[in-house]
Amino acid sequence: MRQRGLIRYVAVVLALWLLVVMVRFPSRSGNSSGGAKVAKPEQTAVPQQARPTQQQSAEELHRGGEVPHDGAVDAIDAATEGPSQPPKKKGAGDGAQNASPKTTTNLDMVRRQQVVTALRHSWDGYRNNAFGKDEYFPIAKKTHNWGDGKGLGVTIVDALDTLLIAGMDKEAEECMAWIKEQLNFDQPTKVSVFETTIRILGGLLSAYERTGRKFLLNKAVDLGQRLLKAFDTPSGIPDNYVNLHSGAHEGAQWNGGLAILSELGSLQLEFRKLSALTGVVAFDEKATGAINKIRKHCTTGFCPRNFRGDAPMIGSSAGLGSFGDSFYEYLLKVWILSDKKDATYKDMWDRAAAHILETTTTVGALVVPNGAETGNTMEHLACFSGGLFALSYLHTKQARHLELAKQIAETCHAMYEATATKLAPDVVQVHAGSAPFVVMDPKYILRPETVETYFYLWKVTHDAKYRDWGHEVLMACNKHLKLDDGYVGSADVNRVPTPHNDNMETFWFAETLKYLYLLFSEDEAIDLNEWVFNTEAHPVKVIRNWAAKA
Ligand code: DMJ
Repeated sequence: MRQRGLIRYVAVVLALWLLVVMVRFPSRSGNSSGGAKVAKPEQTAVPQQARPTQQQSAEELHRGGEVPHDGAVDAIDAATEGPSQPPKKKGAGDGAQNASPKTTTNLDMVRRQQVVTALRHSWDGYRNNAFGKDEYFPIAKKTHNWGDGKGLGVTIVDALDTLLIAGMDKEAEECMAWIKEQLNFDQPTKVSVFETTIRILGGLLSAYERTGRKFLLNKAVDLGQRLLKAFDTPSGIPDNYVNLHSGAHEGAQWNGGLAILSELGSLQLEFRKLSALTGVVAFDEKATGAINKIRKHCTTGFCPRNFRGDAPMIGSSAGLGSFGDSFYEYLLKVWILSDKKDATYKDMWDRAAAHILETTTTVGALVVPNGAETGNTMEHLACFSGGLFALSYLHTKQARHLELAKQIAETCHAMYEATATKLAPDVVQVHAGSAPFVVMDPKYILRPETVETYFYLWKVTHDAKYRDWGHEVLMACNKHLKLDDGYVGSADVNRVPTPHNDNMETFWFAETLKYLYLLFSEDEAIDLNEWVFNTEAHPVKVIRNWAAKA
């Protein structure tokens, strides 16, 4: 018995020894089919030292000197023939947002670093010349505060989550210290309810959800309460302006005192989130109440652009450009925010989307969303709708929505391609023929809508052309709009050298640079099933317990 046990013991030891030898010294041919299987080293084009871990931001790499500096970056770009290769898809094709865990090539990392370089350059310009001021004009080196007040931290708050996402932690800390110690909303300053909500309230909520710092939520609550005063109207439709100290509110005189669809209808995402975080239902009740008052007038799926109180002004409905854009955006996004539970928003989105599909025109190889009602006029603002339909596809799986998203992206890309600067005009009219764009407004003011669409389409399709197109926008901005102390707009995209429009818009930080950064990041950087972006690109988390509050 004992002898047999000894033999078995020796046999096991021998087998283990053999196994160890085979693992350590596999067949040189590398394709031996016998013996123990050994994992092959990953095939990758990314040099080991340049590949970031999930925790390592591009900024850290930059500090570590591991990513090429600008000159080297340009050399890599020049050496890259044609568009970058699409990364391999794993599993399902379109719509598989999380299908590919590693989607970032060396070239993408270089491009992401270029975005960080642009962000740092912009931020340094603002920080050195205008820190704490709401707006900054890099050429005149002048600043402006909203309502001529003491400053509401518009640039600081709008930029904060982009700095956090891009790993510029030192700069983000400086912003948060300023918000904590200096930002005071108790000012006799008249502000736009819409702009203050999407930029400042949205920025604070997003930064709070990213960092968990309570003072950010406290500031948001204080601001939310002050903004809520604008809803104290006979109809419950908020006035356009409110005095943050007194609560006095008024309509927009420049619009005959009428309420505007995109303004009264683009507050719900932020106010609902504020309710969810605080348990104070009034924030959501007031904002959603305004939608409930007007929705019966949206008979075609589109809604009137102006209201006196809750009475619609007959004549024109608002489309995907100014006066309508973010209202339609929030129909889809508030439904997503509610963990897809709020059927009212979903129904309104479905009807609006159907109307857009019905009224979209085809002009040669281009489409104009809702062109039948705009005389084929296309505002740059409307370029966001490609991203909106891509997001809709992601959550509703309607193939026609993805198809339209791609067509809109093609049109917006063509708007950039057609100009001398490769930057798109603010407004064009689309015609058949070899020169399809008649320029109605030639400026480009660092707007984000087209790169926003590239970002969503990249997330949904993983088609590398969207990264290439985003990179083209960044290169055009670097070439024509980068100055010593920041970036400015173009007053005419068809003139080179381009005349400048002296304003580094806060949405350059909040949206354009953020979407570009995320365009070149791994999917894990932002999960569209967990986060939803407000119209100023401030991501907030989906509310998982919405039913309890409905
Ligand atoms: C941004 O402030 C927001 O995206 C808004 O909804 C409309 N567009 C501007 C930037 O163009």
